[in-house]
Amino acid sequence: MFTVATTDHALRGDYSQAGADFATTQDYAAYTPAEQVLWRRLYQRQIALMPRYAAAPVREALAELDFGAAIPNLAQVAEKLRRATGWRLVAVPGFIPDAAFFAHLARRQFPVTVWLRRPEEIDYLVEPDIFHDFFGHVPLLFDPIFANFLQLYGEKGAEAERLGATSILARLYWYTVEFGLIREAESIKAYGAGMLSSFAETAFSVDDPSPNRIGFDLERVMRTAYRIDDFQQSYFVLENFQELFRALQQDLRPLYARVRAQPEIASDAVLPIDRVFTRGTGAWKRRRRAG
Ligand code: HBI
Ligand code: FE
Repeated sequence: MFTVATTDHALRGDYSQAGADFATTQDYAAYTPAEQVLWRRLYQRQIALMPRYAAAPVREALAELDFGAAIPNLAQVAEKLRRATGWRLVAVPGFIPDAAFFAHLARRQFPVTVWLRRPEEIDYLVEPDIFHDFFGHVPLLFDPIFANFLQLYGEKGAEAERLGATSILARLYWYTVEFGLIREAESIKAYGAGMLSSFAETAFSVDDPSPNRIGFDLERVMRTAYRIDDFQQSYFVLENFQELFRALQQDLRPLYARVRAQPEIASDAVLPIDRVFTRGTGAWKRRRRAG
């Protein structure tokens, strides 16, 4: 068994049937009626937040996909996704090692966990389940520029493995793919899967005065620590997906060297060089500590 970058508890999925690339199969008949009910409950709760909080490409893809009635059958979505951006979905038992994850992304294959959380985990679970992966990540695969960025991220991931820079590059994934914000006319919207699939963090990331909201900068993000067990204390804001795709097209080796030569930036820090959209009050952190 391997431990993954962010958790070292025993992994939940059944890895016994997975191949060398950690691909497995989605046994659709195995989902219980109770799991179908839980899926509908999760979906209805989350889809109601999208008009106000989700970025336009997310809203458009969710409308196109329309998968609220039942747990999605990965094979049924395949043709729509292939036509849109040539991406394929690969069923996986859960978290997979970075190298395998990068290899799938580099081949325009997105790993989707096949199990669904338990009812008592409706508000929080440590590992990604099919609701996080499908509701959070799959809609973004329909955006051509984001889809190209994600494939490039996989290619850069393989290079980062060779350079021992995986944990630096993982910060980019965390602060964009998982918890990214984006400008939309005069407002800020969410596109990160981690908040779009989380009832409480969707509103928190866009509306709450507690966190910082800082203009995206690749080096700044790669220097910034993050927490996996709580809301983010800082979110980074893109102007558009082209900005993210362009940022990753450079040679990252000088960037990795600069990141290693400077101190790590705390997740709640605001620096003089930052383009600040919101200087957070930090109230959530104090409340959490008090709680
Ligand atoms: N595995 N199934 C799965 N899903 C992820 O999002 C994932 C992963 N393994 C590693 C990982 N993410 C992160 O460490 C990335 O930064 C690579
Ligand atoms: Fe994720």
